[in-house]
Amino acid sequence: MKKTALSIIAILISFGLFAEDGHNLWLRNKNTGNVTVVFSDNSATTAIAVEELKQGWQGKDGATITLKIKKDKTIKNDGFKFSSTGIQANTPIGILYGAYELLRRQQTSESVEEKVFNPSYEVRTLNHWDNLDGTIERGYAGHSIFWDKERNLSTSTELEKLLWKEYARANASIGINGTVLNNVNASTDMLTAGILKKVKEIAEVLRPYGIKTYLSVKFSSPVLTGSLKTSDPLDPMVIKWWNDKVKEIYKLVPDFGGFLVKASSEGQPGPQDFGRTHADGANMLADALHPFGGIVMWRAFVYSPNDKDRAKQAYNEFMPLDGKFKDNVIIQVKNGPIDFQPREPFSPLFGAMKKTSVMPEVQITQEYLGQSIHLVFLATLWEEMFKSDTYQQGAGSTVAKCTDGSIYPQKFTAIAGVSNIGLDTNWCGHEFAQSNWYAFGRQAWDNQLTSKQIAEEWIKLTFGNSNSVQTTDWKNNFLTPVMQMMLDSREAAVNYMMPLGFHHIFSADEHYGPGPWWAPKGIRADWTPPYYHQAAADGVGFNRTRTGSDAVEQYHEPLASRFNDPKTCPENVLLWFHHLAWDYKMKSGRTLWDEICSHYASGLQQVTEFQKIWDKAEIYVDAERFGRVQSKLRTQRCDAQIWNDACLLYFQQFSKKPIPYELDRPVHDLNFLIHNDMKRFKKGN
Ligand code: GCW
Repeated sequence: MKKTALSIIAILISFGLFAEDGHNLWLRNKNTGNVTVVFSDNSATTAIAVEELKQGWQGKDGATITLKIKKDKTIKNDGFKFSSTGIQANTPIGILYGAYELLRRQQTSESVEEKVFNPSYEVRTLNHWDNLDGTIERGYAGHSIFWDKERNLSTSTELEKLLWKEYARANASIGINGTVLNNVNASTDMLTAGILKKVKEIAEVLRPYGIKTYLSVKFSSPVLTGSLKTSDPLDPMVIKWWNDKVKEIYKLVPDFGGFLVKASSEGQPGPQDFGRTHADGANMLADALHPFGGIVMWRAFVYSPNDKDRAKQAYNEFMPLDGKFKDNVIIQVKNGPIDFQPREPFSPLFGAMKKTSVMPEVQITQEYLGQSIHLVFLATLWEEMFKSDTYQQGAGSTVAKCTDGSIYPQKFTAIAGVSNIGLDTNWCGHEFAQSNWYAFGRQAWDNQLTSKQIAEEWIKLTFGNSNSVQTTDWKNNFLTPVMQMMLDSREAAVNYMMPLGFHHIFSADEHYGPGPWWAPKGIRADWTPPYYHQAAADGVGFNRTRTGSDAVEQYHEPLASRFNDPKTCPENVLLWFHHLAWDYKMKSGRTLWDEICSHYASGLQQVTEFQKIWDKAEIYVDAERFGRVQSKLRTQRCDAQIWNDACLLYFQQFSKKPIPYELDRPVHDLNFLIHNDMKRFKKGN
């Protein structure tokens, strides 16, 4: 999917044949009227706004619209304002965002009234886990759009630049303003002169769209890339090395955003290798970037094999350092305490670090949610995180408010999403995976938007046009059912994969199919499902209460006590916090075992319904996209069956209870599933 993909794309572009292959994402608005655009600044960014308005105008024919750059106290950063005459902003990028918002409203038939639009987070970044050889860690949509072993050191081609431009445009249209170009497991070659030259070329294409470039760096770069004897952050030579490197980068990329660092985590080098703290390491880099306005996004994803509960470790390591970080350091915290699972409670670090800037990291690529095969709309997962109440400053201290500057006066506010973008013609592998890229941008811009609103916008932009979206037929028979499918899809995945607080019960490192049994000899326990589900004759679930690992204590009251008691713990995270007997009585009156069975069955049933919804939608969708989604839904249904059968038959060995007789029976034998890796069932990835 590398060179061939690029040349196929080239041929298609030259024939203008991007019909309905999904490449146009949510940007299909076509001009239906004339508009005169009045503007006074001559920036490249405003020129793009003018062009977009002319090409996509669907408002009043013959209208005149003014783009005005004028400081206004009500407009924050790159926000904007709709006024009676047009769009006003502090900066050209604000104007561009205003243009996209206006066009979106025209196409979706939403009202355009005088209003100020300000972003929730100042820095809204995609994190690409792209390697320099072109592969993407946890990427399921082809190779990297930035890197390729053979092309890295040569001058970028027009074709590459065209793709980056399309990528930049898509991001700008939803307010994304930063991108980390490489994997957090960073290559040591990243900071070499040849690669930095390529970074400069990429940055030049992204700049007019208001997108800053960031890089992931390896902490041991002074030794591995330079030729120093140590990478100790307090060593003067090391400090000088980083200072010089940062200067070199800013010479090439004057608006460079800064560094993202995964340190002392999963085998990556870090300050702890030299007896230093995360703060020592982060601050050293922050000092180097400070003169240029750059920031350090320092990840809190740390855990060691020896600790009894992986879920507690980030908090344990970072809380003692609260207040010790420079103000251009932001601690980047995954939404849950373990790792992007179908459902986790929010990370207890949100709101708890009161003197340090903290930013959420979510995962757009569906590593643990069916990858590019399953239809899973993630806005609901992220909405759940934003709305979670931490209680850190009293009721209403939601994760959104604790991270967007509403409660704590952070110098910078930011959010990151791990990208699901690759060289696949439709960018994301699954047509509906595009909605997750879209949703991330929209929520990063406005963390109060509802999933429903986002789904509705996306469906209208992706499958509708300004005429169809206004008809009752289209709304009732396409928009409403497809939107409901999207809104239910995450809970469906939770049901058929890991209901009631189950987590990390995947087979092997692939993180796709079920493997509650998976525990090869010699592998560290916290990488195996039995560590997480703890199934035994006496019950199932991880005891994180005060009698167990006491992870509940990391949450502010009343949450700690609420989570600690199985009667008050929300049932959707029950087995995350509790180890309970198989016949424990649930709120429904059913036993825990019966409840587990019924969740798996309902997940399977939900996917069956999605297939029906989609088949009924056929007349409203072009044949290509319809067919691709239909085929993936079939695989998803098979996979849901496998999840159901694998988990129920495996856990039944411990529960020793029958699957409730009113439920459908498994169709696979457990032995068959254990001996046939899920890969064999997986097609089309
Ligand atoms: O989710 C895990 C992934 C790793 C990833 C790591 C991280 C980039 O399985 O592939 O590494 O998290 O977030 O650093």
